[in-house]
Amino acid sequence: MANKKKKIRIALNKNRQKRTRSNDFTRAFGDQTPAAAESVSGERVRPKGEMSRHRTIMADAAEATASDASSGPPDESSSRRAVDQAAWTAGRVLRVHGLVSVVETEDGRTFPCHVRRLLKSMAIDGRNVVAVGDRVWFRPPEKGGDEGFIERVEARQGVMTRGYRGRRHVLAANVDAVFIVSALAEPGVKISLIDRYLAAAELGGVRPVIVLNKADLVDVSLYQWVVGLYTQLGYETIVTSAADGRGIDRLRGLLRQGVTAISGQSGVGKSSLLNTIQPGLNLRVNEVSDWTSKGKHTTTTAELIRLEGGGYVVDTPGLRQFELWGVLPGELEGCFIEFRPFIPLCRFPDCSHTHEHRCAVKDAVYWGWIHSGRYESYLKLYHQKPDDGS
Ligand SMILES: Nc1nc2c(ncn2[C@@H]2O[C@H](COP(=O)(O)OP(=O)(O)OP(=O)(O)O)[C@@H](O)[C@H]2O)c(=O)[nH]1
Ligand SMILES: [Mg+2]
Ligand SMILES: [Zn+2]
Repeated sequence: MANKKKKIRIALNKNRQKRTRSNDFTRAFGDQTPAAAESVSGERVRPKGEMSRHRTIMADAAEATASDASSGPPDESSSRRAVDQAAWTAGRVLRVHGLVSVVETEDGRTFPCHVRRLLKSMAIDGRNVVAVGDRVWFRPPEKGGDEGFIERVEARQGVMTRGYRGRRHVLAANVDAVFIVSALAEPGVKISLIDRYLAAAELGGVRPVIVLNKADLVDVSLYQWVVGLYTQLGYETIVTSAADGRGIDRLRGLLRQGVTAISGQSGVGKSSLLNTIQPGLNLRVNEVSDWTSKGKHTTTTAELIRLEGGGYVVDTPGLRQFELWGVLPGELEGCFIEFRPFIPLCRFPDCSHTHEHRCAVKDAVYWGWIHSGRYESYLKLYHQKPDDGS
C-alpha cells in the first residue's frame, strides 16, 4: 500500500522539561553567592515536565519516525527509519528571514533552508518553528537547487521567549546566558524592564547578566544603588561604556564560552557594545545620536555571531513590547528570587502577594527587606501591564 498512514504522538513542549523548583531555595538565597543564584536560576519553578502535552497527528509512516522533532540525533541503526538520513547534515540556525532560515554547519558553511511542512504542523502556531540558535538537521540543497530543507529541530535548552500579540516568540534558543542591557542615560535605566527580562531569563533557564551601559554620560556614583540592588540578589552586574571602553574586558571574558543573547530596549547600545568587544564586526548601529529621534530599531533581526575569541552571541533587536510568555500567576513569584524565603510564611498558601492580609512578601517590602521597585515590577507583571520597551 502506497503512502501508509500512521498515528504518532508528539510532545508539544518537551523543551520545557527542567527540574522543578527545589525546596531549599531559602538556603540558596541565604548564601547570597552568585553560584547559589545560578543553581536556582537553572530550575523550573513549576513541574512543567509533568504537564507536557501531547497531540496525535496522522503522518506518513516514514515521515513519522523521521520527523520526531524532540528525539536525539538521527539513529541510523534503527531499521524503522526509511528516510535517507545519511544525507542529513547537522547545523545551527544563524538567522531567520521570513520563511527562510540560514543554517551554519560545523565546518562553517552556510545554507538557506526552508522548513519541512510536517514540522510546521507540529508547532503550536505554525510560525516560529525555527528560532535563531536552534540546532537542526537539514537536507542540503539538491543539485541545481539553492535551498535546503530543515527536517528536524532538536529540543531546546535555554530559551529567551516573549509573548507578542498573543503568540510565543522565541528570541533565541540554546543560549547559556543573556546580557540584559540597559543604558544609564539616553534613555535611562528602567527597573521594571530589567525585571521583566530577568523573569524571562529565570523562566527560560538562562543565566542573566545585567549590563548598565553609557556610563560615560553619567556620574556613576548616582547609580550605585542599581548595581547594589542586583548584585545583592546574586546577579552579575557590570557597568560599561561602548564609548570609553569601561567594562568591555569583563564582557569579553564572559562571552568567551557558550552562547550569549544580548537583549534590551532599542538604543541602549547592544550592537555598539558588540562592535567594541570585537572591532571589525561592523554591526549596524544607530548613527543618530539623539536617541529620541525616529531612527530607532537599528537592528531588525536577531543574528547568531561567532566571536573570534570563542563563544557565540545573538544580537537581538530592541523590542517595542516585551511580555512574559507561558507564565502562570503562581509561577511568577518564583521569578523574583528574593521573594522565595518569604513565600512559605504568607498566611494563605495560594497568596498572590497583591491584596492579601498577612502576606509575608508585602511585610518584607514594608520593612525594606525586599526593594519596593522590585515589588512594583512584580505587580506590573502580575497584572499583565505592558511595559513599553521602545
Ligand atoms: N555615549 C555613549 N553612546 C553610546 C554608547 N553605546 C551606544 N551609544 C550610542 O547609542 C546609540 C544606539 O546604539 P546601538 O548600538 O545602535 O543600540 P542598540 O541597542 O543596538 O539598538 P537597536 O539595534 O535599535 O536595538 C548610538 O548612537 C550609539 O552611538 C555608550 O556607551 N556611550
Ligand atoms: Mg542593535
Ligand atoms: Zn504573600
